Amino acid sequence: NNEEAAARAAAANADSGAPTIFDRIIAKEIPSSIVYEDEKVLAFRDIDPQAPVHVLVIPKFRDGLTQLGKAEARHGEILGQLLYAAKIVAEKEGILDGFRVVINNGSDACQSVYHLHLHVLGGRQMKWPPG
Ligand code: IU
Repeated sequence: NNEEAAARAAAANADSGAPTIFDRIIAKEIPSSIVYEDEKVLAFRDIDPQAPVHVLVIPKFRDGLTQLGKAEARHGEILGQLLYAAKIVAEKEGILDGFRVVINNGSDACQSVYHLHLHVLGGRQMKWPPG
């Protein structure tokens, strides 16, 4: 029934702490279209873009950061680096005049990959409020 299907879907998207596909993207076992990379951060194009520019910014070392809700004081530096990398991506993509940075946290927010990621979206008029 519908309730069971919903429970299964939620479980499939639960934060298990297991490695995710993003580890394989970081390791370049899976190809991605990289927009920016440094020692700590990787930014690559989303495979299912929701705007003309849709780039994901992720930490290369997850260190327990499956989602923003798991952040601890020790993550402060990488969190700042991710946000700064989002700005570099926006600059490179020519959308500094208007872009949006989104973090979906947990199943209620439709998080589907449990490796912290910032969505950088732009290149079109964004609407508010988001869905
Ligand atoms: P979310 O915030 O967890 O829902 O975002 C996950 C995003 O990762 C989503 O926009 C997917 O299209 C995207 N993505 C990807 O770019 N490459 C992949 O191999 C997989 C997901 I799986």
